[in-house]
Amino acid sequence: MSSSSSISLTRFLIEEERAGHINAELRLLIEVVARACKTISIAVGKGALGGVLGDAGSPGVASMNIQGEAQKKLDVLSNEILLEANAWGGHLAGLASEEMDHSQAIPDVYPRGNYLLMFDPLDGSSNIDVNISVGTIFSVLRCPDGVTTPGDEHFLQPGTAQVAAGYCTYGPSTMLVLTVGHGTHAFTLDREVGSFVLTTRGMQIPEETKEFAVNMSNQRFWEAPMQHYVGDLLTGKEGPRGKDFNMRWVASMVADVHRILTRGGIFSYPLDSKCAPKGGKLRLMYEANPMSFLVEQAGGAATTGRVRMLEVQPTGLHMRVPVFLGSKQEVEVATRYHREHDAAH
Ligand code: P6P
Repeated sequence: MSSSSSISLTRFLIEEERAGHINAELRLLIEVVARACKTISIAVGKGALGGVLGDAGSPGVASMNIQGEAQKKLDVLSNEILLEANAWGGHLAGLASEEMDHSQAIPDVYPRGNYLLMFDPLDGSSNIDVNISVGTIFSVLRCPDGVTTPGDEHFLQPGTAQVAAGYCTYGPSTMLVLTVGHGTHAFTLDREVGSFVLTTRGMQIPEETKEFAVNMSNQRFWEAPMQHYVGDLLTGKEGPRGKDFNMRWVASMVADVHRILTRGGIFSYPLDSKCAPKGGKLRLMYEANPMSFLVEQAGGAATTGRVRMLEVQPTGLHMRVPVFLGSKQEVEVATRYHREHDAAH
């Protein structure tokens, strides 16, 4: 693409501001997050040469996060990059991260803005040591009026309250996928110039699909409606679905969701008897909600298997939920299996 026709993220955001879709403060916040993702991309891209692979903590003493998951060095580094970039920017009142037990108000030494930022600094990081794509996921909410020092409770807004959401996928190319509520758009990092360039305006997920993404090793632990739904998928065109399906599972949500945004599919991390006591595996505030916002803005659908994801009322910063998202018609089918099961039992 010639440089004269390419649209940078900066130009795209200025045009969104001119269109009245965002204000200057949100535009600048998104630029700060994108700049932090470029720094993370450089660290991730160094791999073993950067001395940042492997587990955080000292030898034999793993560093664990609030999720009870072993932290990778790059988890900690990515979290620090996002915290530092956003502390002094002046656009945020507070932020929350998968890697932090509680949210943080912006330090008093810096001016505070009107937004709340939540992020998973490096989702899928268990893949980092085997060189599989990982990513940063972020979600932006308004800080409630009159709140100058936000606490966890001020972040507990449903997904419909998001004003922006996106992810950066660190794969063969580094791509930023973003919505501010007017479509879902993809930008590719031009490493020579150092800026994100618009490469897809208005991503559209095909309504129907023949591709599903789930960790099949959990099959025996699933709820009955999930067993039934996937069982029917696997019978192919001779079965009730009347078509053969393909399966993909990267075990990196950003990579799986990016594939679905690009060519369709359904992603599911359902309840299973292992994660059911926690409410699911994936986190609502900084995984399910931002991804669901992006998917809906691309013409897809996202539910918990029972209700629309974006309407779930959060009860905690690290609340977990079952996730079904992707091609609208397929998500509706999977959700119907769950609702019909509930109605019959
Ligand atoms: P499993 C990564 O740990 C993650 O949070 C998501 O990125 C991914 O979709 C899922 O968990 C993978 O889970 O049980 O297949 O390892």
